[in-house]
Amino acid sequence: MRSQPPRLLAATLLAVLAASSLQAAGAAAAADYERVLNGTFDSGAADPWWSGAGVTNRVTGGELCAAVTGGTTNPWDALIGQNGVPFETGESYTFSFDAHATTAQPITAAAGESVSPYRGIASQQFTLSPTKQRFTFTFTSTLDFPDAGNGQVAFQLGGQPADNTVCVDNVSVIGGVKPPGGVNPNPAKKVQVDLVGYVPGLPKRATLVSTAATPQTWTLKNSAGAAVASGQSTPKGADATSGDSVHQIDFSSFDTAGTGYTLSVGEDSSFPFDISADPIKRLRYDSLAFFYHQRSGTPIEAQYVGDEYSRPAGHINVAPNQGDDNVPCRADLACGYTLDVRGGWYDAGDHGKYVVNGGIAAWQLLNSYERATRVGDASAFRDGTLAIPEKSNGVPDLLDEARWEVDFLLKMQAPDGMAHHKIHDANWTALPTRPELDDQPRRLSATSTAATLNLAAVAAQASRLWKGIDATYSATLLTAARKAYAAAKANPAKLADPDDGTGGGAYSDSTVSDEFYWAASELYATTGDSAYRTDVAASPHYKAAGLTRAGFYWGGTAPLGDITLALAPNGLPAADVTAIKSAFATVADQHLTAMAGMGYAAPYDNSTDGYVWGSNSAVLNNAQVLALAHDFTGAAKYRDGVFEALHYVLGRNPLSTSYVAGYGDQAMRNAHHRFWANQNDPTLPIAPPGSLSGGPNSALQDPVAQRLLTGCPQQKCWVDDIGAYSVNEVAVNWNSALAWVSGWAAEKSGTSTPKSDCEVGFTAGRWTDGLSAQVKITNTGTAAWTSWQLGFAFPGTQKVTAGWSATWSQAGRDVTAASMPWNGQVGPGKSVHIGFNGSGTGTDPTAFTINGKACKIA
Ligand code: 9MR
Ligand code: 9MR
Repeated sequence: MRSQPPRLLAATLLAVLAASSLQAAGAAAAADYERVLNGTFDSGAADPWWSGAGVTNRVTGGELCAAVTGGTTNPWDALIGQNGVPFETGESYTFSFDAHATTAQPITAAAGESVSPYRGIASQQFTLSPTKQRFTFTFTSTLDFPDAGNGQVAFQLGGQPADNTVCVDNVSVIGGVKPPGGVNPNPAKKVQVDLVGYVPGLPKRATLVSTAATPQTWTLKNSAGAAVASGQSTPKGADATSGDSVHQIDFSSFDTAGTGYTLSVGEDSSFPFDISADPIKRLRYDSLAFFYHQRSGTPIEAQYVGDEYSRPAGHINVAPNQGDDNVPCRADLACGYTLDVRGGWYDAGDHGKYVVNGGIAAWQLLNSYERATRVGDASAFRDGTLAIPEKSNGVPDLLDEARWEVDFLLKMQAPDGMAHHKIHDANWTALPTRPELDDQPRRLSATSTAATLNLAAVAAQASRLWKGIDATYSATLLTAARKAYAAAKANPAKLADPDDGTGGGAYSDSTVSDEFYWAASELYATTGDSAYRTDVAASPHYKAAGLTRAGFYWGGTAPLGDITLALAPNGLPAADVTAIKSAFATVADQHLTAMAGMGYAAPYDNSTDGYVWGSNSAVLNNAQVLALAHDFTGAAKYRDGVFEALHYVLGRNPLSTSYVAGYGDQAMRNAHHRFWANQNDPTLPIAPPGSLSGGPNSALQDPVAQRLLTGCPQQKCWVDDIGAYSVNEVAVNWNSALAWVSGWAAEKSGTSTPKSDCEVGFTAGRWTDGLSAQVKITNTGTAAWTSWQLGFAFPGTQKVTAGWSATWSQAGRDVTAASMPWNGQVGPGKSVHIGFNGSGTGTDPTAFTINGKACKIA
């Protein structure tokens, strides 16, 4: 609780604001930066304060009160503290706090390092009494911990014979010269484009940040810097969601495929981008590769992911893992059995496996396949399309990947037919922690109605899809689905505990009528049974009654039932199916209307909760609604809306950032992930290509986001920092949305690829960490070339180290080779041979362009 009266508080705040704006302007004023988060406990929450063994924290009466078990030897045997506190060497800090204790005792206030070797900066002992007193001491830092680093403040409460309660409040550490939070590592541009690519034949829009009231001249330049198109922007004014004043730029009329384009206005230039269907076709598979990376219970092999992403199997009972083969329920449940729940995908950056989230993710992959079989092209997912162990088993690879999770969901079914809500660690582990090094006990949470209905829905859907592939498996799935549905009807309100958030996420959901509708819809579509039909038609969600601009997510699943009823043949009245389909068009129209007024168009409704945890997945799930509206009506406007959503996610946003790792010159790298933890341990990799960041979350629900982003406009509440789990985690249900939408978009990009007049043959000799490649380029067209430029992208970590017979250059994974004066002339039917030596590993590139046009592969 604040000790100052409100008026004084307001005055103090104003003074602090004035001082910090002075500093922002460059004045070397005295440092007054508050380094501690939530030192007042005003919100009633303790976060980000932690307590160590033998101590329990509770916020009560506006203070943080620690119940300490007595009988310890040293002061540091009982701790409370806060990590990630920034300190700068040589700077002075004032540490102050209010404190009292039930029984008088000494405590030590300390500043230091949160990880081994736990170096100290300063500490001082104070004696507490039952009366609240304020304590202060000043010190100079001897260590340097940048923001989100390993700095710590702690109170040592141990060394006492008896139990005691110690309360602290108004904890403050003031000092330092750098603003708290440092700088978002991703600088923003003024000209905001999709950093990856625009597809030929489709709209191409960008956003200019400018307060100018009049149209500005834009210029599109090719990779050689030559202007190829220009036009005028349209001023739109202030955009509250981004905090920017914006103009729209539309360069749709330019349609020449190529790489390395930039868009500029005056001195300001965008990041480079392609006009090409190639990137989205790569993303279709990279977004699916995410799921192989996340597999639990199996080694992730270098032959599929390259050396840097390979790792031993996690949670198979090899020490220090306790294994998922024999997992008991939490002690308080006493369920009387253990389950073998090996396999499945890790949910996210943590090592939990949660049925409701695994359920929607598996469903979305399977739906991508089912949709393609009904109204699209399922050959894109055939056997051999993904780099996974099952790539030549004769089954479409998308189904193989989804089955890894579906099999796990089946294992989560209890003997009574209900499904356990989740299995995860007893306590949160540190970052980084490789899966195979997680030593926490694994525990099953209670069964829940929501998890049981997820299992019923996904197993019923999968049964339908495997009918012609593996009849035995299909029958097993249907038996499990029927049993789960019956169990859920017998236990219709068994809700997951919203407070069960230690060592894993809660994923609690207080409304399950939507899960009932979804499961009944899947079972009806698979079986045609009248009992399921009765439940579908009687649901308050029937005929897309629950479909709004809010879309769907792990806790709101009614639209999944609508999608299945609209796609899979079933016995419902034709008029009802038509009503479901038209609901998709109605909601899609609402999205398009809203998007037309946005500075950075995205199908997202921020009117009630702002930008929420995982907002990028909401954007993409809503893009799926737009895509289905296009499937059901054929209207081009809905297709264009899907691509607009992708443009937002891939860089046309106020942070000039691609939220998809490996895609674009400024892409997410430092996902909150216990293995892709390069930011914390340089020997570990960054997030692999195709993984999606959760995205802006204006509720700032973690300490790093709070420190870095306070006051952010909604679309800017994001930072590429491993500690910022409420904005920059990855998750299976988010990547499934990216996979669905990029797969759809890749399918819709196919027809506009320009006709090929070139052929490229690529042969490489490879060794452990290098390669030597020969490239044969043939002019298969009718006109002679006077110069040529070859473009391709490496799927792995390969880097050209020395090339010959061309001018070679590489940016990220994109490589170009431009002709020399002596081999630029290539007549029809003629070939040139070039080559290079390189480092790194990965499979051969699968797509090539000459002068921006896609080539046949020899
Ligand atoms: O790492 C955890 C992440 O996967 C979850 O999404 C998030 C919210 O449940 O919690 C993260 O774990 C943090 C925990 O909640 C609080 N202590 C620090 C943990 C690691 O940053
Ligand atoms: O995606 C979940 C989001 O909707 C919730 O608001 C958030 C807090 O409960 O949890 C998110 O899910 C996380 C889960 O609890 C633990 N694994 C990582 C998930 C993604 O951050």
